[in-house]
Amino acid sequence: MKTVYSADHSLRNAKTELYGGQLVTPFECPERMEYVLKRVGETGLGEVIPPGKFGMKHILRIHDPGFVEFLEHCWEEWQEVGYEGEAIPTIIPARGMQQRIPEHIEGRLGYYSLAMETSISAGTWEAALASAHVALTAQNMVRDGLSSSFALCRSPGHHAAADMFGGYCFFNNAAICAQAFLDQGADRIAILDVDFHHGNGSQTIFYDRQDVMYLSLHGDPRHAFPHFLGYGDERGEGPGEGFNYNYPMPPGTSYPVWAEALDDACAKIAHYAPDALVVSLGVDTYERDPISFFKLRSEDFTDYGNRLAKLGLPTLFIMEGGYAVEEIGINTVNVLAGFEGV
Ligand code: SP5
Ligand code: ZN
Repeated sequence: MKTVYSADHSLRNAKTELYGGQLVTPFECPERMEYVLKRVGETGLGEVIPPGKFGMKHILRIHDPGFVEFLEHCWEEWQEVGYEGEAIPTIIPARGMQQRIPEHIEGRLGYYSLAMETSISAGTWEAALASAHVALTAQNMVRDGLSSSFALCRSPGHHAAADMFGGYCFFNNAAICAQAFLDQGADRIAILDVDFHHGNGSQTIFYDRQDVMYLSLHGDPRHAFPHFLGYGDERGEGPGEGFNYNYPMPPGTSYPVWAEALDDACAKIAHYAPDALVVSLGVDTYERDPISFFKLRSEDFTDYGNRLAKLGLPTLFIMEGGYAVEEIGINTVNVLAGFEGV
């Protein structure tokens, strides 16, 4: 399997994440990519290739132009008003408030954010843009007939909504690729999200549509980020009803229970018979992940890679989360190797 990778991810090197009332070094750090890339090399998974150029067309099929413009200029505007730290929202348009877009960067930052842990700093825009292009390059390879590819994306994407960033995500790479498949002639695409967290952005973007089925296995939102979406009774709306499936699971969930949910999701995907499968591949389900509460072991990742292959679908893997940095390479490549049956 080929991997698409850009060193430009390292341009995102935020120094602060708001965590437990402190500003800590972000869990979503550049070193994550080094470990994955190293493991791809060690295991001989396949060639590593750079992204191509795609412009903004596919991104703007998913994201709001005002949001994109905001992301591009946020950091310079933040500095212009004289702030010395990284850009962290302090107010959002909560219940009962206006949903008008303010002029001051403080207000616009709040308007376009869904969580406060993700600081914007120098290079964030460039890295997020490179990440979307990594995803689109890998998507193109599958469109052109490869049975699978791996987009080693950083920043991750599944929390990003059409007009909101947060949860370490800026552009929703999986959603952008699903839409690209459709625009290139596909009728149906399934997004299977195996990251520990619910992909609120991906769900919301396609909630009223039947041409993209979204299925997610994740920590129960009563106990886990993003807390305000990802319940089991969210099934889609209007024409999208019956095309959204959530599998929230409790703290301590280990592989047998998780794999049962996966098999159920796979059966729904098989019945839907999509033209391609997009896997939002987060490995923060790992037992030693520092911010999550599932108990998957490294060998479990190989096993579920194998189960995914049984669907026999053209498959685009997109890197999402995973914060046990030293094991992220092993766990990620185990899924891909399991998929290839090596
Ligand atoms: C892409 C992705 O995996 N994003 C995850 C963003 C999660 N950010 C909030 C983390 C809050 C963790 N709180 C759990 C405390 C466990 N001790
Ligand atoms: Zn996650």
